Amino acid sequence: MGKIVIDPITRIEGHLKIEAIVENGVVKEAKSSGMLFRGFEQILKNRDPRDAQRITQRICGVCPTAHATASTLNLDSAFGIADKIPDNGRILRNLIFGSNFLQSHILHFYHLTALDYVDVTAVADYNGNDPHLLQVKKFIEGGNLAPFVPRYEGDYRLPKSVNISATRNYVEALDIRTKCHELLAIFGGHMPHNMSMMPGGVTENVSVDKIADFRWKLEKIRHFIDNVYIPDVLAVAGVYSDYFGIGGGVGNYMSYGVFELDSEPDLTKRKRFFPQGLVSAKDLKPRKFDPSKITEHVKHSWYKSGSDLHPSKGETEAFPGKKGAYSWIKSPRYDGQVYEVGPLARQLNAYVRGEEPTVTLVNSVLKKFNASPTALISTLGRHAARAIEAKIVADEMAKWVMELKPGEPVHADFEIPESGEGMGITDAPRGALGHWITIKNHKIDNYQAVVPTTWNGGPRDDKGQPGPFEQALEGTKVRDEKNPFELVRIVRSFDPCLACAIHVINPKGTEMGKFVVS
Ligand code: NFE
Ligand code: MG
Repeated sequence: MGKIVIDPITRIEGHLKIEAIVENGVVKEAKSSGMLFRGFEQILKNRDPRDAQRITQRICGVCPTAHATASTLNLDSAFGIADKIPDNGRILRNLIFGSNFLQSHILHFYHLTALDYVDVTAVADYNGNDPHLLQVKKFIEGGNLAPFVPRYEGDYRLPKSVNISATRNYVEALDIRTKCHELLAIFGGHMPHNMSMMPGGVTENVSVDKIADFRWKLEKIRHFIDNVYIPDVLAVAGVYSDYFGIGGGVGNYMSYGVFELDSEPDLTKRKRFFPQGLVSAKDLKPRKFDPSKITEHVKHSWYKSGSDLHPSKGETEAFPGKKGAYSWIKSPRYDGQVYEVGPLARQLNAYVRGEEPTVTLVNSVLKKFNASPTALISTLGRHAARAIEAKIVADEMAKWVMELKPGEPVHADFEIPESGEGMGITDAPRGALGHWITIKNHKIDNYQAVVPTTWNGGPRDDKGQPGPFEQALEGTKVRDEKNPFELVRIVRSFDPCLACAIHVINPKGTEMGKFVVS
């Protein structure tokens, strides 16, 4: 029996430790540990509620726009103006958020996970003229090999020509991500922290020249997604097709829904482009979501606050060194059950509801691999869902931008109430994201976030049920314990972000400096 420890495992926001006990070449038990403590709590306490969408964006440099979206929805709801958002404001929020989705998905495939499948050393003897490849070759010749190493050895299977073209695309993807940031900045002001989203809508007005600029930049990104990103994912899937059967995991999927199509104040009734709901791998039948069923467990997390609390009543009091605990991430549960969130959950949820274009695109991928929908519930299924989703979002953005009306309002007026409660639920690139606020004396009294990587990366809950990363790893065959490709490929397919997962923004929480992390 051996123990594999990978720490850190992620290529960004790297504070995730994975431990796997391997018996007879199979993972018997896995542990996911968030090894970083944040501390936004003292920052938010007694603040003007409008500061929430400025400060919560600082939780993460990858998906700040997700926190901007959740916090503005939260404040819309607490201020009683969720039904007052003008169409321009609603559409501009979708365009700003959509730009971040595209950037995030392209980042994930090329820069956070491709090097698990693509052998960059194929470029070492390249003798062509492609400037991107010559750049990489020069870089390798310089002997400074990060970020291409460290890496595991022994399971790079793509033909040399595909390794070379994918490496070229790795470099081009950096430029395309810049384009996504520029796209976001047209109506968002700047990236990473947009200044435009606000309760009631956005601050940036619509003009014909901004619409034209947006369309032009978006077309370049769409071209990359259709002609580079999706073909590369399919090329990887073709050669590593065994990963359609590896890393499945919990079998429960949840999406809060994202991209608002109306201004219905009840966020469980609001129409969204990607629908809200639950689906189980057992029957692939859609079920309705009820936010009152969300709680967070902390038995195995380094907190001494109450367990199994709804986020609106959530507490966050740190207790480093707590017996039996092994993570700073909490364990969110829905109706006491473990749920995976993210692009796979979102696309499965849309698929079982018969939503287009998800059904057509998913079916075309499944047909290509002669696979059934359950093959999606896997490591490669997460990559396929993410790539399909990038295409769908980019194509819809091209339509949404044409629905803008220059000269019409972009936000509604509001007043900060003396007291109130709010909930902002949306789906971030990595999955279901919720913010909850309590206002007293016009100030923030309590603010809680339950974040995608909190759902996916949390430890065992109060009942001992392992989290989604842990369940996806358990039962996996490890071919070579010194080069555990299977483990990193599975965990990275979720696109973990630890900065998000351990945001810890309860304003009543721990006073920093009163403890020593053991
Ligand atoms: Ni820091 Fe995030 C996304 C959010 S993940 S990346 O997507 O919300 O926990
Ligand atoms: Mg939280």
